[in-house]
Amino acid sequence: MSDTPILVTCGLPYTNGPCHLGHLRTYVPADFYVRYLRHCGREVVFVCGSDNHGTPIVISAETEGVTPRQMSERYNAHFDETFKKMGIFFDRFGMTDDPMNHETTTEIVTKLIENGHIYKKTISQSYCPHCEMFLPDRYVEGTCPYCGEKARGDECDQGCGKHLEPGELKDPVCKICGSPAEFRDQEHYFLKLGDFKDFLNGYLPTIQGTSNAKNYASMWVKEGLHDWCVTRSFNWGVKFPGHDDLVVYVWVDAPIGYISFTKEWAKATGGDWEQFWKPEGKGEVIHFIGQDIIYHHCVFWPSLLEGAGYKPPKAVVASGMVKIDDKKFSKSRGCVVWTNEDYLDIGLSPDYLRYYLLSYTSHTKELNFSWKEYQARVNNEFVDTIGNFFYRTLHFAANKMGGIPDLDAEPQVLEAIKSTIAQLDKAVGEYEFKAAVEAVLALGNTANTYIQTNAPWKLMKTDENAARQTIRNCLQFVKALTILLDGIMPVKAQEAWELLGYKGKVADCRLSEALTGFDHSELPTPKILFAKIEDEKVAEYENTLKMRLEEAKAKEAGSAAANAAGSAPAQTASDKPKTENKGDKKMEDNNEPVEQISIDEFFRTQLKVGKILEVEPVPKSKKLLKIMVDLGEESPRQIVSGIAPYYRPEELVGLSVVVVANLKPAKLCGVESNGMILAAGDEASLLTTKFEVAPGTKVL
Ligand code: B3M
Ligand code: ZN
Repeated sequence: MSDTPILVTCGLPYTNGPCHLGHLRTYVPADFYVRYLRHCGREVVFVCGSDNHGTPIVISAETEGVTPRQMSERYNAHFDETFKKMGIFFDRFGMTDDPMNHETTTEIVTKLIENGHIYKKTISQSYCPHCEMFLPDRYVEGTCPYCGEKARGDECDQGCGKHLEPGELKDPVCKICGSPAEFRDQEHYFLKLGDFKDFLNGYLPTIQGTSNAKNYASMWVKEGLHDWCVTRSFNWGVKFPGHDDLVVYVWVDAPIGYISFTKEWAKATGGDWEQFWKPEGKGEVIHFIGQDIIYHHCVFWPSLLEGAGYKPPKAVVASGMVKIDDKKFSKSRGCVVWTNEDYLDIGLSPDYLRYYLLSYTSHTKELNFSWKEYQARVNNEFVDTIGNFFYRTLHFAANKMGGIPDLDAEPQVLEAIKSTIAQLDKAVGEYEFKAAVEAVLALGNTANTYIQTNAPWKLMKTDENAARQTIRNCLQFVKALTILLDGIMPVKAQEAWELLGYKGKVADCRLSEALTGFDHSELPTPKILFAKIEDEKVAEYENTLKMRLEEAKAKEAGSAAANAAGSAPAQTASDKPKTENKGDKKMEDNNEPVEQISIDEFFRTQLKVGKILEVEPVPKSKKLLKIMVDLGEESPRQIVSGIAPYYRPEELVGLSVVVVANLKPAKLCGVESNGMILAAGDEASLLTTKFEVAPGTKVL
């Protein structure tokens, strides 16, 4: 057995939203892998942390009226807790915004500069004259220069998936105020990826892990390497050395987080971080990631490490993406299962979810989640076999035999366990976690068939010795299965371990103990470990998902309708910018088929007449006005609307307007808005009433 220490890492979750199944698709297999290696006696360090920088976090923080650091701390704690609840225990779960990562990033970037891998270039970048700022990454949206689809500043997320460099996006629109952006020159710094072509050509054929990582990366290197802009004009992130107005691109300091978290682990435990990251160290690094970030981990990251004198990873294990009910995973479309809200918080077992995620499909394939499939797998494959077998054995041994019979397990039982371990070893070595789980389940089936065929409850009456031997064999199966189950279902495995009369942690024992006997004979009172998932419950869970999908659809239809009317809605800051209405494009838009809605769906939107009482500009915004509107309620409503370019505040006072009264509150430029004032056309012509109508009157 190799004694090389291994560092396992997982992709770092961004701190701008809660944990969902898409995250777990990577973390659960990584945790399974770590547990397995530890059972084999390998020295493993398991680190992760949250990714705090980048524009999406700043945008979300602005919407919520908190600082990016506050937002990051909140979600960092959320992920840390959620992972623990899922049985995933990192040796260190850090933050990329912590001092260690600022320090390590500065050191690495400085080395890259000293080694001549970073150069300065003036580029033409999206700039919003309205907001008077450059628009990095998610602050701008437009058209992908490669495929023509709608894209974000840093990636074509809805089309070809390509990474976009600053300034590449066509027809840029400011995400803050919705106005067209222009291009302005700015000095930036670039990493010469081309410098690393020979290195990558030598390195990639040796990289271990799943073949998708190696194959995609090799293909991209063959297609040609483009230099990467490694700076952003922004104030949230790690400062680029010597420039107060620039930070490094989030994809520079995020993977460096892996090193920083290893250093933090070393500091806390006295461990050695250099063995994993310095070229002369004997440790190996294995990254578990989603397949959408293979480029970052197999091309960009190894180049950064090589260029700064560090050691590149030994392996990259990339998981396929997640679908829900055969539909593309999408938070905005409501096609999502939240780990806490939809699963753990309603009392469902983390173990069952781990089992589903590990066993559904090969690690590199797409994983489809459906509640029905979840129920079927848990009930049929698991509870009916292993669950049944555990209970029968433990119940019979404790109640009919007074504990563990003082006998050895028979050779054929030990052979079956040995052969399972061999299969497991091969499967884990190939990162085929599904095959690994299947090997364990097959052993469970063998054991279940064994107890049924030998029926110790019958044997007891005819041949008590044979019955005792049978139960002893069964207990060996239970012991082996419990150790092998630890990676799949750690909570259940620990419970089973205790039902076998052990006091310690099953996670701490070696695989070889699956073959050794017992040095005690007492067994505690048995209990049922695995419960089935009931049909009514599944119907409930399916309903939650259905409602969420419908809500998202209604919301999308609502904002599409508002955009089609050309309104200047109050709540644009977090919405997507509207398409420009010019020339033939407008015709095209108007002729597009529009989804029809029922009258009930329409009535979900509450439209009311409101009288404008006071108007004042929103500080630091050229587009927003803070408007107090009388809606016939106890106190006036505060609504923020993007109509400042078209009206002077005083000309609005006294007008009767039409207001969407049941819109969720939102913050725009830090000011709370509780509704939306309707307007039409490019000039934001306000909708008013022909006759004087009392404030609060419904518009039907
Ligand atoms: N924060 C999340 C993602 O793109 C990103 C991972 C960073 S890993 C260094 O999946
Ligand atoms: Zn703007």
